[in-house]
Amino acid sequence: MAKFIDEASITIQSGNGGPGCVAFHREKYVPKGGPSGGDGGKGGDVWIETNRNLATLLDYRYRLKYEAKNGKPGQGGMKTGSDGEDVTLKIPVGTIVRDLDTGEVLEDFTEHGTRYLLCKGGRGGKGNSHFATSTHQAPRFAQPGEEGVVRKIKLELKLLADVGIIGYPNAGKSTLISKISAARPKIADYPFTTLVPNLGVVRVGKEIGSPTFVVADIPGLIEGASLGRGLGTKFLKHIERTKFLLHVIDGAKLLKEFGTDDPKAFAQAVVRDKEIIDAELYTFSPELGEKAQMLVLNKCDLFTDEFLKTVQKHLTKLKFTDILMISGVAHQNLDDLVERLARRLGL
Ligand SMILES: Nc1nc2c(ncn2[C@@H]2O[C@H](COP(=O)(O)OP(=O)(O)OP(=O)(O)O)[C@@H](O)[C@H]2O)c(=O)[nH]1
Ligand SMILES: [Mg+2]
Repeated sequence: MAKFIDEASITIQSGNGGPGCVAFHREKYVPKGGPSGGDGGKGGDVWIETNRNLATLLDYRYRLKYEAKNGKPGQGGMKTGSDGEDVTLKIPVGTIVRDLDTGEVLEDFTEHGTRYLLCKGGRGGKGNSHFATSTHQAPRFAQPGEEGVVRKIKLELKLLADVGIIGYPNAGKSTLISKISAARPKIADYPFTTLVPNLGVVRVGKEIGSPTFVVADIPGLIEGASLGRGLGTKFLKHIERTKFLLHVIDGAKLLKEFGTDDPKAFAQAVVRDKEIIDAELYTFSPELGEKAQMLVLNKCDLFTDEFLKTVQKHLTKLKFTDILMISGVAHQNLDDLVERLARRLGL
């Protein structure tokens, strides 16, 4: 199966070392104390670490810069400044990390829990106490902290789609993926707008770090696709390894063919359209034809609630109990859809 690449480019920066301190002992009855400036703390490192619970690089598309903290300055009384806090970037297993400027692969992460140091924090500067010699007992200088390192890296991850979106051309598959994920495929009011598969990462819930899954939108299928009609079945291999299929039925097409006077005929046509596509899938590969599906009737913004309810009733009679009425354009029932998809994926 062709793989999709998820990628993100980010800037990382390790912390500066804290400067060393210039100070002298000041004690009662000790008029000229020796140098007592402590060292600066070390700047924080930037690490990267694999975590098997992550599946995508989505978070790195939203935040583009990661900085570790600077080390604190040294203080009098030989006190060393505290070290700057490290930053650890969590990435999914399978991520390849490159230097963005040279393209060189820094590391190919294949196992859970691998840690890699991307940018070492700057060394803390030495306090003036280090510079006292027999001839120079009161140095009025200390070492500055070493600067942190800035680096640009590129993260790449090969993704496998969890859910494949299928349906007639123009059914609204690309619109749907654009509404539930950050993918921005071409959308237009003519068949075969999508010429190559698109991939979208869908987040379940709004918070950063909540589970995600991957959907693939493929070019539309038509009757005879398995004989090479339309774009044929060329792209079906892209969804062969998905966990299940989301079958999108085109409500607008049925509206044009049947109007809304006969909800029963409309419901039967929903089933017929589904079966036509199923037959094509099956001819291409019985395994794909038998893959589990979730069914949605799309473009429901074109119908009244009452009509949809009646259609649903007829569908139930036809043993189609699990069909969700949605509208990609009007964002109807999409949260419910994402939740159902996630539940089905065990997320
Ligand atoms: N009224 C309405 N129109 C929609 C909806 N979703 C998509 N459309 C329209 O349907 C047309 C086709 O949408 P696409 O998302 O390109 O359809 P597709 O299934 O990806 O089409 P192909 O890539 O050709 O297979 C566009 O004009 C969309 O604006 C919807 O929920 N309601
Ligand atoms: Mg499309």
